[in-house]
Amino acid sequence: MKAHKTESFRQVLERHDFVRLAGAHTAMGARLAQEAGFEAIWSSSLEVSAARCLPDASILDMSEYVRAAQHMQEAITRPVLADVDTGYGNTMNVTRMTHAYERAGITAVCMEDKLFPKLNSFAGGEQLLLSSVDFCNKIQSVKAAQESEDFFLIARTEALISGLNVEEALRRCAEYADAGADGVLIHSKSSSSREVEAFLDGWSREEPVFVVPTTYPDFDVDKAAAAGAAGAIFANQGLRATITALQETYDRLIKDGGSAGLSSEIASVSEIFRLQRLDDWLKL
Ligand code: SPV
Ligand code: MG
Repeated sequence: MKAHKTESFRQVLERHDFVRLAGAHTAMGARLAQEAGFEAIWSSSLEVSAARCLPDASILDMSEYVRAAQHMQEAITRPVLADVDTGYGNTMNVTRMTHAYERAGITAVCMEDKLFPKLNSFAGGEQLLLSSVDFCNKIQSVKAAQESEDFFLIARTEALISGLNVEEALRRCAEYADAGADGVLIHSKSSSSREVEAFLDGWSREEPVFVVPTTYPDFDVDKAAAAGAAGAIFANQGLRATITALQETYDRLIKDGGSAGLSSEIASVSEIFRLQRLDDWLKL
């Protein structure tokens, strides 16, 4: 039984006009998203920390996040884009981060321009940004540290999240691209896609732009592609579906006192075996 080959994020981006990414936090979630047709998987810091019942606030350490991303990457052939938050510190930390993720088989990371420790973008509170000069130094450190030319760095600006305007977001992202970022991500917590569309409209450079349409869900993949985005990240819908499914299932078991009424509504044990590739393993 051979280990499977993984396509790099850069290769996937070259093969597709538009890349759809699903957020995940386990190998199983990543496998299911790949089977559904997603071109790449987003190793979400929100999902990975929530799965530990901890806030997405730089509480888990780098090795915990890299391990989660590695588990996902080992289970799939499509690439994992790892959400590495702020890169876990300064230029020294992001250098080690790059080494660690590359060694774990990860071909793309997304690093954001917030201060370490960061807080999830939707959590309110103060969302303080690093100066663009300091963030550019971190970008340069990542690019200098990567071993493979294929390794892809997305620079994410939290300018809109921290209350700054589209012009500042554009200015920052242009600096990040000049510093060597291979792509950029514009994040927004607005219920309207207007500011993201304004950003895409104002972005005339060739570096691809990624969007996260969580709070503006009407901005679907067709609209995002038409507006000029290179990809959309459905960052947490999988986790939210999991929470609902588990709540309903556990409630039913408590209420019914047994699983007779549930069996036809939940995955079979043989479906678990299929996802484990048990047959292939048993041949050994
Ligand atoms: C994540 O999924 O961890 C993200 C996206 O960074 S968000 O939670 O929207 O900030
Ligand atoms: Mg995150």
